[in-house]
Amino acid sequence: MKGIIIKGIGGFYYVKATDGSVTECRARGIFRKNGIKPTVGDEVEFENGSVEKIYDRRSYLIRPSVANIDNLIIVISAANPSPDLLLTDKLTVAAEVSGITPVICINKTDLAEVSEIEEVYRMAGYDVITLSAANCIGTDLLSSKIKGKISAFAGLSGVGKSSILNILSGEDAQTGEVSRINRGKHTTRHVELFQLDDDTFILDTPGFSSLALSDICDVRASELADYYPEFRDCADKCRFKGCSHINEPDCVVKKLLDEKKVALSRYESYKELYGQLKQIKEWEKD
Ligand SMILES: Nc1nc2c(ncn2[C@@H]2O[C@H](COP(=O)(O)OP(=O)(O)OP(=O)(O)O)[C@@H](O)[C@H]2O)c(=O)[nH]1
Ligand SMILES: [Mg+2]
Ligand SMILES: [Zn+2]
Repeated sequence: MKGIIIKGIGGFYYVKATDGSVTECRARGIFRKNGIKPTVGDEVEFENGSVEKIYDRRSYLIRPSVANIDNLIIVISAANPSPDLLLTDKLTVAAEVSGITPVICINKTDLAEVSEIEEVYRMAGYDVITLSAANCIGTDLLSSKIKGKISAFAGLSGVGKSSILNILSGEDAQTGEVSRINRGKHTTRHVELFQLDDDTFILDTPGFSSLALSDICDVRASELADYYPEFRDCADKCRFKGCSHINEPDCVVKKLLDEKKVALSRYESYKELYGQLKQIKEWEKD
């Protein structure tokens, strides 16, 4: 039978089959030998309580360990708490590195003007959804964005992740399970996928908001620009090969910044993250 691992605890994997049933499985020893460990999000074949085959992964996030996430829904709020753009950019980079599509969700638009932040991320090439969960505005668009996909939600405490998830799950509360999303804070000990409908899953509280970039993905300073989509296409046109886009002359990224085609906050976060990654010693990376 084919299914998806929705939870893994102490060597047991809970596999949700296409018919909706959940089976507790063990993994075959062969996976350990290959160095492949089944993980939440994996699409698998299973038989008699044993995971027999793991399909190729579309994406892989190292912390928390989850496979096949399609979207990282990065939630920021217009106010209370005020937007943390460095954290947002850390998350966009981690998503890009892991093969996941970032989607920027600006919540609490009833509290403050957000057009500037919207512009920052539209310019970067990302989908931006503005919402007011308190007034159930904007959730339809988000709902259509995550349909048929596996999406993880991330963002500072208090930005409204649970409020948004409650609205999304309320639209199709086919199982009693979804109400457990409310207990997000208390279930962070393990990672679990929740099913919204036949082919839509969401990941509760990834909880990596306060971590350093190097903790949530493997990236070197010299590669960082590859994960800023608005720099990536022009970066090889800089005068110096391997330009860091910080101090070198004739840098195309800095030219775009001057022309206001790259947002200042994105460039600032790039410099900050570049500096942080530079401090990691080479031997620590392997
Ligand atoms: N004004 C306003 N308040 C909102 C909105 N969405 C959520 N809130 C409020 O913001 C507070 C925090 O919302 P939560 O949904 O608990 O935030 P969270 O991101 O899940 O927070 P953690 O679970 O701590 O990570 C609650 O008091 C919500 O009622 C909104 O669109 N506008
Ligand atoms: Mg919450
Ligand atoms: Zn450059």
